[in-house]
Amino acid sequence: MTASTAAVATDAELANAIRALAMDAVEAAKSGHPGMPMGMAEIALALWNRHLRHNPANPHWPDRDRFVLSNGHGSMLQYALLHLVGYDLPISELRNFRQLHSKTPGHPEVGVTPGVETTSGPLGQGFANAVGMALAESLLAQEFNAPGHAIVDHHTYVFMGDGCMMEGISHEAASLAGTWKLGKLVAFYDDNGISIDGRVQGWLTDDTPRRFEAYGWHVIANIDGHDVNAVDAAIKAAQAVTDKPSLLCCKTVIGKGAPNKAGTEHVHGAALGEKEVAATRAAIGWSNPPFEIPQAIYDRWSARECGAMLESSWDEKFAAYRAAFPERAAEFARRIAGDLPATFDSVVARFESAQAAKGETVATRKASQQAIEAFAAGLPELIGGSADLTGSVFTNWSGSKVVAAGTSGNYLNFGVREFAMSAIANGLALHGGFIPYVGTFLTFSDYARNALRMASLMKLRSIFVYTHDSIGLGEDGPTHQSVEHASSLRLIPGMDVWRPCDTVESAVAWAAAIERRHGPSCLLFTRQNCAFVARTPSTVDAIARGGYVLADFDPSSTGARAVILATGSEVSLALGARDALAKEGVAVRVVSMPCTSVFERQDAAYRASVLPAGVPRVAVEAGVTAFWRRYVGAEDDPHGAVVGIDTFGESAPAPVLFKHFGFTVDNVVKAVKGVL
Ligand SMILES: Cc1ncc(C[n+]2csc(CCOP(=O)(O)OP(=O)(O)O)c2C)c(N)n1
Repeated sequence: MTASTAAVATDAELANAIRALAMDAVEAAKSGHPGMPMGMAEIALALWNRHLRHNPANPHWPDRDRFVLSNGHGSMLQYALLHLVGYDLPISELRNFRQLHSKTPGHPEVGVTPGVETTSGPLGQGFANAVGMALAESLLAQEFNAPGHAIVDHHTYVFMGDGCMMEGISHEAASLAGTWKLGKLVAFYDDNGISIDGRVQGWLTDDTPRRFEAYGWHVIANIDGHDVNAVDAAIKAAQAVTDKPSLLCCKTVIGKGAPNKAGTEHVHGAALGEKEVAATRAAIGWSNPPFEIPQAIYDRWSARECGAMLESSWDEKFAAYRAAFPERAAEFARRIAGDLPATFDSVVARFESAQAAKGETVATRKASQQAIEAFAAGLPELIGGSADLTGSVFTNWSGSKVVAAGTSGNYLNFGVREFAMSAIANGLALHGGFIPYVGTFLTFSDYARNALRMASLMKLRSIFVYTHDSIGLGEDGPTHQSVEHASSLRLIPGMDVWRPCDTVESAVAWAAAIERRHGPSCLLFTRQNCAFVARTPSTVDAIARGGYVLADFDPSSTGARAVILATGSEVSLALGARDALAKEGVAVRVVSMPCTSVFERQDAAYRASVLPAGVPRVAVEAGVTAFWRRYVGAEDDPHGAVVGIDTFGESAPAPVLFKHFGFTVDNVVKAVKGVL
């Protein structure tokens, strides 16, 4: 019997539609991963056809279930599902799998394909995003739901494979999910025993069910992942357990249906090949040509009608909520839309003026905390946290309330888990309703780096707070001294990296990060005190342009001129050198450059007005020098120099280190004289 002859399509036909679309799309692209979609077809059927509460006509409906494909290399599974259930993803897009500007790129990408909730592919990270999404749901439910008004009430489902399980981030994220008792998180482990190098017994012998039980999860082991009813029953059991996240361990055969290649690594990362595709068609009884799906199959897959009903019943629920609690409903709508409160601008302006008037000399990590204190009270969406360094990175404030298992709050103790912390922050941002900020020492940003890259790729409003920048932390030595990190973070496309020099720049940096709706920010702060710099109000306004003239050429000077660019703790050094050089008849402009990417987004005329052509330049930053060459010219340019550090640091008190590495007024003066 072929699929097209049945009046009502069977489960087998529904699952085989996924198999056919996956193998045919990978075949057409001559690239991709058919094995996982073919192996997870019945699991996907059980979840998407029987449980997932979503509306293909509106991928952004707030109370939809979230679905994450953490094993994102099997993206054709998600594209096939989105197409079959009725999202705006026509078959032409599936034919165009992995091609330029298609809606079906190599891995699921948020913002490209309707219905994709997070960009996944770096294994394990989607799982951590899902933990963040489930956490967001739990916190919003506690904050907004009222008796008889469950306006936030959805599940987060995540598919993961051996690769996700092997990645360390799965440990970090699973441990936190268990501790936080995220009962509406349901993970499906595609236990097919195969990864790229072959059978995993040689490199993955963990007892995964017991591992997750030890994290405090509800685990169902040994589910037959090809038995739709068994998976369905497991999902129901998972939904019934509300005080623990659930892991459903499903035994599957990778590439199931391919008669010669199923169960082997040969269905991973390569098209099946014409012969095997034909053999698979015969083996599973699929007689339809590539990319042709019988209407009966579409009919049973479609989630359009049910999705519209689900959304409209939520709309009714929300209307009742609005009638009962108009202010809370408006606040919920604002939070989900990601709009800042109307008063935010004036709060920022008042705080910046207050900081300017106070003129305090403090460590910028302290200035950061002052900014959090000033902004957080009026921003309930701001949710903070730290990787076991709260007392050092000052990410808490007087209103911080730690989230414990099943309780609400606005502060997360992540423990020493920088990578999961950052990916969970991304999950919170993706879910909506929150602006996450998370902190650790700058040098440990490396542990989190791929999550930062993903935040940038996804244009998320995630804020990464990094203190103890550069050598200023002193005695902890080179392991903790982040000489290359500021520059390397600046290299991530779309990442705004702020390194403010005092209390006022710190306030501006925080406001910019919060206001930046479509992109992440790194905020870099010092451990040591940084001298306050007095500015006029218009100079304070200019900080938001990323680079600005902090102290200009003395107009009365007729001697040589130079520009010193500096960031963070080195700005005061630049100002000192300016004073010293003035005595020698050299007029210096100090340009403070707290955020180079924001400066680069200014118009050319502004940039040229700050950095005039033809005037020699010296950049000063206690970090690697290469990045600054774009502003001062190549190493053989006689009119440009960088005072920086191209080695690792040393252990010593900070003042000794600054002197040792040449961060003295005398040395900056010497550098300026060298370029005149
Ligand atoms: C962090 C990361 N490292 C490596 C890869 C490359 N990679 C893609 S899939 C894969 C193997 C995954 O095995 P498994 O999760 O079992 O997937 P399956 O074989 O079931 O498709 C690897 C190593 C990746 N995507 N992400």
